[in-house]
Amino acid sequence: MPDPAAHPAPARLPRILVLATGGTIAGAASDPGQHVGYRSGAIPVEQLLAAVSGLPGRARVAAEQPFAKGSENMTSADWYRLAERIRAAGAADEADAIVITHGTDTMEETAWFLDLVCPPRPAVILTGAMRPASAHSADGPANLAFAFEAAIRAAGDANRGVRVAFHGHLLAAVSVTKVHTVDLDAFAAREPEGPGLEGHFSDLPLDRALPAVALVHAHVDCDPAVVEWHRERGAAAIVMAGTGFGTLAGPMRDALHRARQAGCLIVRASRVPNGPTIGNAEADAALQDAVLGFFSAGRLGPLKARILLQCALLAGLDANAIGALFERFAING
Ligand code: DAS
Repeated sequence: MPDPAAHPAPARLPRILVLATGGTIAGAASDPGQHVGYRSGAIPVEQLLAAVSGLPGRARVAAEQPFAKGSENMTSADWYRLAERIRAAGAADEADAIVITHGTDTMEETAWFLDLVCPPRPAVILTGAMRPASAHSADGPANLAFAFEAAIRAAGDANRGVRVAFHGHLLAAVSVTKVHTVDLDAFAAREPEGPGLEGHFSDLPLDRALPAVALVHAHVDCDPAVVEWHRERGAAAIVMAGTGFGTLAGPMRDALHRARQAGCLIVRASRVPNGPTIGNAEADAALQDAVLGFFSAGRLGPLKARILLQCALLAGLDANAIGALFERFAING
């Protein structure tokens, strides 16, 4: 009888499914020196994979191209399509990890949405590029190779949620943020990484459109009438990207409070790219979040807060339950 310990079964190669969605990583320009003015999503997934060496023998790779677009044109319908595909791959045990190639402009939003609505397995890694595939200095092949490394490792790991692999950084969906318009090192964590909400809505049926949630960006002389305008347009909630650690101009706070009293949920976030929104930070006790009925985004940036609200409202959570979700990210004054 052969000794099984002497002849261990060969380890199964991790199965990686690539979902290509377009973006600069698949962009083509007529001149290899050109870094802007290219066509996003022009290069098919097979060609992107051909630029990554060393994959055969390390992973079994299957690839699909659900769509090809610049991610500035990403829609929630596209998110549903990706989420359903990931859920199906998990249910059928088709893949150990999924690599998504994506434009950089909205990658942080797609990553967070998928983190909320997809199950813990398979692992999901997003990547992209800042220079088109046709450029002499294209960064896509290195980023894609790095994403495969991350996917191969994640395939054997316990769940860690959706992540973005970019320019040598592996960043959690909860905090990943695009921080530069043209640099190759374009992504960073908004806050030191803390717990997220991985797979919190993974059973949520994606059979209705995401509820409308508005995002208002504070600035000097910001017109508070914009709050009422969003309500008239059907916003069920408003994220206010306030100044500093989430401070609000008086007339804007009054308008938001009126909206809250009319049933619209209000989340205070910050327009500043780094650092938390501080909850209940007012000197005047009558203006605290708890009194006005506002939630604070805490560690979440405004874009992430908005998507969390959309998922929570789609799930039919009431204001108390939504407040409890935001409490997980809270940093209080
Ligand atoms: N074309 C933009 C996008 O698809 C930019 C990029 O990918 O870097 O998001």
